[in-house]
Amino acid sequence: MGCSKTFACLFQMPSGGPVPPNATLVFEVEVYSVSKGPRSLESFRDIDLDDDKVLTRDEVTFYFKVEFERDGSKPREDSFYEKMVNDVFQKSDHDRDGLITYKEYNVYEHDEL
Ligand SMILES: [Ca+2]
Ligand SMILES: [Ca+2]
Repeated sequence: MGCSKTFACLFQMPSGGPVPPNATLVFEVEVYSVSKGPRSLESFRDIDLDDDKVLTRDEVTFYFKVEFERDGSKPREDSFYEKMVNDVFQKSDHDRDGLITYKEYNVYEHDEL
């Protein structure tokens, strides 16, 4: 499957198991070419609409909708976004409080359990 959405890519990086050394490079190139360069902190700020340093489900959902609609794709059902947002929170909301803090977002690839 294609990994063409910066935010989705960031959260879909494998969190376990061996990753070939060049996988990260390919990933970064792809992210760069798609997003024109925003790094994770910028992405986080893009998503964090009210700038309170945490991401709510609403903010993440909104971000996905904007990203997909910008692509000119057909409108998706809410359940489509809900599934994606659930996946994001499952992977990134480490303390399960329904919010993704910058720390949770940022430590994603370092915080191997
Ligand atoms: Ca926020
Ligand atoms: Ca949390």
